[in-house]
Parts: sequence; structure tokens; C-alpha cells
Amino acid sequence: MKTFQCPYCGVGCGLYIDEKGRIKGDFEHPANFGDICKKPIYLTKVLSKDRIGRPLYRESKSKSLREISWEEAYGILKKKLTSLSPEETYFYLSGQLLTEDIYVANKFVKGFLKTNNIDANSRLCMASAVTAYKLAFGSDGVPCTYEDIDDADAFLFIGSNAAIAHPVLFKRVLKRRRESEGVGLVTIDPVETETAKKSDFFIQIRAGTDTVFLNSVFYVLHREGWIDYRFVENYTEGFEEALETARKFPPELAASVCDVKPEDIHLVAEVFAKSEKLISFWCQGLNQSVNGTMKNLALINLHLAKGRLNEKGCPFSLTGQPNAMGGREVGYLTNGLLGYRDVRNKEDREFMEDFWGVKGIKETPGPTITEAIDLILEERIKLLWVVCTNPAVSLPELRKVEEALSRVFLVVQDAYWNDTCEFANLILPASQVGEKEGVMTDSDRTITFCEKFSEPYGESKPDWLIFTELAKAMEASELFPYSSPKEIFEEFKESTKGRLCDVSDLSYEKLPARWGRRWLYEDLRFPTESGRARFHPAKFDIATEEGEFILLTGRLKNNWHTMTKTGKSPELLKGEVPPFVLMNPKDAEELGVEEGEEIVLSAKGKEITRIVRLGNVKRGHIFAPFGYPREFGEPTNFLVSDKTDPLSKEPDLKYAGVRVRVAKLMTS
Ligand SMILES: Nc1nc2c(c(=O)[nH]1)N[C@H]1C(S)=C(S)[C@@H](COP(=O)(O)OP(=O)(O)OC[C@H]3O[C@@H](n4cnc5c(=O)[nH]c(N)nc54)[C@H](O)[C@@H]3O)O[C@H]1N2
Ligand SMILES: Nc1nc2c(c(=O)[nH]1)N[C@H]1C(S)=C(S)[C@@H](COP(=O)(O)OP(=O)(O)OC[C@H]3O[C@@H](n4cnc5c(=O)[nH]c(N)nc54)[C@H](O)[C@@H]3O)O[C@H]1N2
Ligand code: SF4
Ligand SMILES: [Mo]
Repeated sequence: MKTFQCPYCGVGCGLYIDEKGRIKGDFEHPANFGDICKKPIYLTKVLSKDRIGRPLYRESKSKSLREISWEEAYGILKKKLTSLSPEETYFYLSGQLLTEDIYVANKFVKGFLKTNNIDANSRLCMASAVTAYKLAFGSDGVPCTYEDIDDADAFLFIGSNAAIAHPVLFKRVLKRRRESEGVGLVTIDPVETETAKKSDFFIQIRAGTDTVFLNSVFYVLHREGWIDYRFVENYTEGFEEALETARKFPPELAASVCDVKPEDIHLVAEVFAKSEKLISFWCQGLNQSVNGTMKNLALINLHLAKGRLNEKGCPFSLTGQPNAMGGREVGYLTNGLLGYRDVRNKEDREFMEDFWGVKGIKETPGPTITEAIDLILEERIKLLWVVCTNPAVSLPELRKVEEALSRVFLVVQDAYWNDTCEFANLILPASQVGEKEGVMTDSDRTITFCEKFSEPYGESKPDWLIFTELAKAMEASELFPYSSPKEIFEEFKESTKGRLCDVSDLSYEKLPARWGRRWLYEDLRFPTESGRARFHPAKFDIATEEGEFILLTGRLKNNWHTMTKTGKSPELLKGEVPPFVLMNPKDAEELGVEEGEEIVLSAKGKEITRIVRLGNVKRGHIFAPFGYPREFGEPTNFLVSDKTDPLSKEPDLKYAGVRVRVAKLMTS
């Protein structure tokens, strides 16, 4: 029986293939205990569908791609990488790679080429949560674990549609409510999502204003005398400054900014004050915002003000991708190094240089992916290497992205043909989960070993092997001596010794296992300079966008992002295509459009057409799934801007100003 971690969401369910080739939930895995959602069930059916089987190449984009051998591919890359300066190259990775893949890629870029020009799609995903966690707690490890769901009595879902995005986790929350009296769920979202529909309270907030709402909850906690001063005094710092900011937002004022009732704010304050154990789950409704880090900090402030950690609760950032946490452990963003180390820290750099036996790791973080797009347009970056992500659909401001992808020498390393491949000069076929071995870390720090259950498709190779073989072709075998993922894991392990994310005791045979204690900060000592957790004033800054509607973007229930896998399964596509948007019935009526009719949304000089579905979306807002690739028409992200949060540099993917008209008026 082959077991592995689900390659979809960050819940990280353990799965296995039974004797008839069916995919089932692993009863022994602590993330799901046998549970499973619909998406992975169809995995084996799409494993070999429309794959890329051989490396493909063209020097000029006006030519068609032709098949080449791996040797030729490595030759081309070697020539490019040696003729360009390291700063003229850029690597864009993914939280869907295995830890071993990420390890080798990161070492290749930061340790061998010696540039920090490397980022991952986590920039669009977890960057704000990472930044806020680090500011507040000194590290970005999630403080608690899934077990904490099983005895909590209050759950807040803010900017998270966990019912479809983290379904097995959400079912665990519902089970807890079913089995115990007095357990309550509150959802805060501009859309009455599936999560909201299953909650006891739904607060329909105006997009972008969570910082105001949460500051106001802090205000009420203070006004009502509900602060846990003992906790604040013993274990935290910065309370007064944070409170001073919060005091600018009395409930009446906040209610009008957020377009909610003052009682809603009071209700959440009461949940913070009076529940026994409260877990606040959040995801992209807080992270993907120009105010994203502040939204995160405003929420964490509430947990600190009430001492809601460990047995009393947890601020729980839901990780989106199956191995974004592994990426964090390896340090695959522009500033990261192994074991939660940072290029800006001299000691960390010295450790790494010693550990890898290299010299000259750069101390300045590289540009983030949206900055890199600008640098490509300025012709300062000349080679872009994309691994396991589909930026031609998922990055914001797609007109700019298309232009950049057309200009740069583009290497795409992917398992399937995707929209980004259309712009590629060189395509490297990658093996995917099921065809390769290695580990992933889920949302609650549990690491799972993924066994191989199928031969690699065609000539595809595991991502770690592609970088290892290229390094060999570049005469760097000493640095990259690997002949198996296990050797890579052993090397990675060593680097984490004594660190917060210490996995040095683990081995493939001992997995699944979690790093860190159940409660990461059990003793209430934090890896900050003073050892205390830190409050931060949560300053409010809303995205300003021109247009009649605010376009919110997000996920489909049965499809995974840009649909390269799930989109090949008719069972999963059903009901989710053709591309649609969700609109408030009153807005639709005013516009003169009915359910099933088409509207045209326009922004940034681009128009996209979508079918209207009616739903309880906040008035003035429209919800659009973002993952539709070009085979279904223009992708949503043509309308989305690349404005970013100043601290996390995460783009605001949840607040685009759009104009809207009825499509049929054009043709009549
Ligand atoms: N089925 C499925 N599951 C997935 C994925 C998938 O593609 N498909 N992707 C995975 C990944 S990588 C991620 S990151 C997660 C994402 O998981 P989620 O973040 O839960 O999903 P989203 O749909 O992006 O956004 C969540 C909610 O944020 C709300 N929102 C938008 N703006 C605001 C705001 O200003 N304030 C508040 N409070 N809410 C707001 C939206 O209306 C939406 O309901 O899902 C993971 N799981
Ligand atoms: N407007 C808007 N935009 C968004 C978001 C949003 O909410 N709104 N969400 C953002 C977020 S949170 C995320 S995480 C991103 C996701 O966006 P992407 O990362 O672009 O989405 P995926 O479709 O998951 O792309 C993964 C790619 O990896 C390939 N692949 C799968 N397995 C392997 C493998 O083992 N090796 C290699 N080399 N390739 C493999 C797949 O075929 C696919 O092409 O989108 C972001 N963009
Ligand atoms: S909840 Fe997430 S990890 Fe679990 S089976 Fe579904 S997609 Fe996979
Ligand atoms: Mo994500």
C-alpha cells in the first residue's frame, strides 16, 4: 500500500492507493484520520493526461518548439547561466514542490549561482501571514495544531472559505460542534460563502476593512474591561501603542467603515472575552491585501490581549498549498535560508556558507515576483525560470505579465502544458507527486513522506533531479552529489538542528511526524529579542481602486487553481464552468441582468466576459474565481492590480475596481 500526502490543499491529508487503484483517506494520518474531499479522488485519472513528455526548445519565440534531449537542455541552460550575470536571472518556485525539490533549487540559486533572485507563489499566498507571525512571535511557525480543534468551543473564520478551500479541516470543526454543546462558529466575509452558511453568525464585511473591524474589537475588549492584563504584562510588549491605534476605532465609526452593525463588533469581542478556547482561522481574505500584514496583526493583537494561546486558543493561519510550510522551512523566498534563517542575518549567512561549503551568499533579499516582472520589462532580468506554478494565469496585472513573459528567455518546468508554456523558450517536463519521492509539511507542521506509486511520465524527471543534473553539467557535482531524495532530506535535516523547526531526529521511516511541540510557544517564551510576544499598532490603509464594483477573487470548490490537473476531470469541472461571477441579486437587477446571462467586466484596458450567478455577495462587490485558464476565455487576473502590501509585498488580489455592463446590450 502506497501512502502519500494529498498534492492539493494545505490541510495535508494522508492518502493511499488501494489494491484497485482507488485513492482513499489514510486512517492513521493525524491530519485527516481517513477523511478525504472530492479533488484527490480523480488524481490517478489525470496523472498521465496531456502531459509533457520531452524537453522542448526554441531560441526565438516566433518559432515553434521542437523536442530536444535532456543533454541539449542542460547545455542550453549552462550556456545561458554562464553568459548572464546572476542578477540577470530569476527563479520562481512553488509551494507545491516537495521539500527536497525546493532544497536543491534554493541551494542552486542562493548557494551556487549566488543570487537571491528567487521567490515563490507563496508571495501571492502566505507572505502577509509570515510577516505578521514573525513580527508578533519572532517566527512564522503556526502556534498550535489540528488537535486544538477537538476541544475548542469557538471558531472564527475571517477571510477564509474553509468549507471549500480546506474542507477536511472544516469538517473536523463541524464534527466538534456536532459533538459538543455550546460550540459556536463566526464567519466574517463579504460573501455568504459555504463556510458562512454553516456558521452560527455571519458578518458581511466591506472588503478591505478588516483592520478597522478588528481594531474596534480591541477597543471594545478594553472598554469592557475584558483585557487579560496578567498575560499582557508577563508575556507581551507594545500593548499601549497598539491600543492607542485601536482607540481610534469606536464601534459606531468602525461599523460605518466596515458597513456592519456595531453589535457585530461587540459579538466578536464577546467571543474573544468569554469563550473557553477560541481558534481564529484566516486565509487569503486577510493576506492578499495592501493592508494584509496589518489585518493579520490586528487579529493577532486580539489573541494577545486576551492571552488566547495554547490551552485558550490560537491565531491559526491556514496554509493554502500542500508544501508552502516546507518552503518556509527551506527558506525559498527572496530573503530565506535553511531552518528559518535569513540572508540579512550575518550569522545565518555564515552558518550556511560553512554548511554548504560555499562563499559569498548575498545579504540583500532579491526582488519579489511582482518586482521581478517590472525588472524584466526594464530588461534587467533576462532569464526567468518558472517551476511548478502558472504565472500567466495566477499573477496579477496580466497584461504586464504577458509582455514580460514574451520578452524574457523563459524556462518552464512543469508537469503539464499550461498557459505559461505558450511563452516559453525551454520547457522541462517534471514528474509530479506519485511519480517521485519526498516530503511535504502541512498547515500544522506535520511532515508526510510521499511514496512513489507510478513511473514518471515520458522522459519527465523529479524537480530535484533536474537541478542536480544541471549542476553536474556545470561542474558542480561536489555541491550537488545527490542520487536520491533521501540524501537531500538527510542534508536538510542537519541544517535544522537546534532551530525552531528542528527535524534532525526525523527520518522517512518515522513519518508522518510533526516538528515542534503541540503548542509551539507552550512556555510562553517567544523567539523575539526580549522573549515576549509583540503587539503592533494595526494601521489601516484601504486599497483605492476606480470602478463601479469591487471585484473579489478566490476559489472554486472542486478545482485547483489554474486547473492543469483538476480541469482534466469532467467530474470536477461539472458546475464550475463556463466561467462565472457571483453577484448580489439587487445589483444584478439594477444592472438589468439575470442569472445565466453574460456580463462584461472591464479594468486596466481589458474586458472579460462572465456568466452571472446570483448569491449573497455584499452589494457593490462581485466575486470571481481566478483560476480559469485561456481555454475558457480571458483569465480574471487581467483585471487585478499588482499593488502590494508594503511589508509583505503580497499583492492585493482581493480588491480590484471594475466597470460592468451587460453583454447582450453590445450585440443587440
Ligand atoms: N478547492 C480549492 N481549495 C483550495 C485551493 C483551490 O484552488 N481550490 N487553493 C488553496 C490555496 S493555495 C489557498 S491560498 C487557499 C485559499 O483559501 P481561502 O483564502 O479560504 O479562499 P479564497 O476563495 O481565496 O478567499 C477566501 C475568502 O476571502 C473573502 N474575502 C475577500 N476579500 C475579503 C476581505 O477584505 N475581508 C474578508 N474578511 N474576507 C475577504 C472572499 O470572499 C473569500 O470567501 O485555498 C487552498 N484550497
Ligand atoms: N486573483 C487572484 N489571483 C491569485 C489568487 C487569488 O486568490 N486571486 N491566489 C494566489 C494564490 S494563494 C496562489 S497559491 C496562486 C496559485 O497559482 P499557481 O501556482 O499558478 O497555480 P497552479 O495551477 O496550482 O500551478 C501549479 C503548476 O504546477 C504544475 N505542477 C504540479 N505538480 C508539479 C510538480 O511536481 N513539479 C512541477 N515542476 N510542476 C508541477 C501544475 O501543472 C501547474 O501548472 O495563485 C495566486 N493568484
Ligand atoms: S482537504 Fe485538502 S488535503 Fe485533504 S483531501 Fe481535500 S484537497 Fe486534499
Ligand atoms: Mo495559495
